[in-house]
Amino acid sequence: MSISVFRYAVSHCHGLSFSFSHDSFNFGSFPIKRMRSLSCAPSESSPVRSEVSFCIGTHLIPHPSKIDKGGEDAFFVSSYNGGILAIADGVSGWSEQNVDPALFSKELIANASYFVGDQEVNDDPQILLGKAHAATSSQGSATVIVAMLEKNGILKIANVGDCGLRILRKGKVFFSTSAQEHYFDCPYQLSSEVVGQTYLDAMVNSLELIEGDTIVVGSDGLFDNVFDHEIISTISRFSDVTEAAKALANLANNHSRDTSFDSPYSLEARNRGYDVPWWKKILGMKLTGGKLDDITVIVGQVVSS
Ligand SMILES: [Mn+2]
Repeated sequence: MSISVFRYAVSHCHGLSFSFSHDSFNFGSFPIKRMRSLSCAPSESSPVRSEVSFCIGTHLIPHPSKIDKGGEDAFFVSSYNGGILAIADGVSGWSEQNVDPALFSKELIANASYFVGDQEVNDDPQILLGKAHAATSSQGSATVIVAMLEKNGILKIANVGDCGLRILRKGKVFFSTSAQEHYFDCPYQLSSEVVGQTYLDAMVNSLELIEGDTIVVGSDGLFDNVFDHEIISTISRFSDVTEAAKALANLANNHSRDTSFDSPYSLEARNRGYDVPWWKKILGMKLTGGKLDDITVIVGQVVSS
């Protein structure tokens, strides 16, 4: 069975508009600036609030040993409504069963993008995950996150496992998802097997974004290798979202290969009791290093549209 890979290239992104190119799929033209109806003139007590949308940049760097097949992460972005950002991360353990972990994540993401405008989904990312999961027939499992922005600024998030999301406002982390896991390095996951989690296990959040907010969505390959303060400083250096996504992915990639870097992953491992043998500890050594992984980064800037 062949499975299409739905990876949309953002061809340009200049402030108020961005467009998607894909050989066989088109979400339609990007919404143009829409004026509020003037049939009901706004009063001072109800000021006109402009609609918002995401200006989106993406970047994926596969695991060094999985470059040939493009890694096992999959993502899609869409201009639907205010914008949709989604990442699935295929659970690599399936390769031990001779199952390609990329099949499930890619099919799940393809199905999620297919059901975006579905009536039953009704703009609810949790329902979207449920429908996408039900339609996925590949063997495997994946962690997954979906964030959907409405034009009124409401962002709805559904997250299963350890992909992550940060909202940056005025140079600070305004909101952060937390990972769901069974135990260290074993995240919640949607699976082809009944032992896995379902969309009902998703952590759901709803919050209001304002113009100027920046959203960073990533697979664990980003958050295991890059600290929040590094995300903040990197985002502050770029006005272009594609450049920002690329810079964050490159930073994560560099840290993932650095055995002396005390990464979020190595810190967490030590907190959970994993460390170098006692005789190395006596010598002042500790468990360090980044985590080699597929790295997917999506950066969205909230703009008025
Ligand atoms: Mn990963």
